[in-house]
Amino acid sequence: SVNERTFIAVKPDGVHRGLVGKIIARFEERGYKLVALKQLTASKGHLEVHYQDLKEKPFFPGLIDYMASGPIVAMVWQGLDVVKQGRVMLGATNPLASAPGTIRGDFAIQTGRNICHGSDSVDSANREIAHWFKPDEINDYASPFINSWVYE
Ligand code: DAT
Ligand code: MG
Repeated sequence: SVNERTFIAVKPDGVHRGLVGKIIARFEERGYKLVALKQLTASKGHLEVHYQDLKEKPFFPGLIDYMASGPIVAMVWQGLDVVKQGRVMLGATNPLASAPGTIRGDFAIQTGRNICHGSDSVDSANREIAHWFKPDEINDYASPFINSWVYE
């Protein structure tokens, strides 16, 4: 559906490295619609819920410390197949395995500093969007240019 939504975040390393604009540009240029955006420094508790499926992993404490170490840019992007396409655009979890042309393949080297997050399924996207944004922070607006010129 063209109303599909995904949660995309620039992690603290991506913010420190000045890559926010480049990451946003890739989604904009593809034709996806930005419907929510904010910068925040997340609490460890909030991140532990976001990454709840990984809590038994050995890297979990380091992941939470890294993600809480500075501001992130949280976004919701909308459009056809955006959850899966967003993952493709991010690249593999390990940047060394990410193809050139992907965000991680172009801008990152190690898994623990892979600069961006993207929801891995429609169900995760819905859960993550509700975890990071209040309903009134999401903008449900018509975009005639996208409707006419990105979709046929
Ligand atoms: P993704 O972010 O591609 O969805 P994930 O959900 O499996 O990957 O893991 C979440 C984050 O945790 C990932 O972006 C970086 C970190 N991570 C995953 N596997 C790791 C590992 N083996 N060593 C260190 N950090 C890891
Ligand atoms: Mg994940």
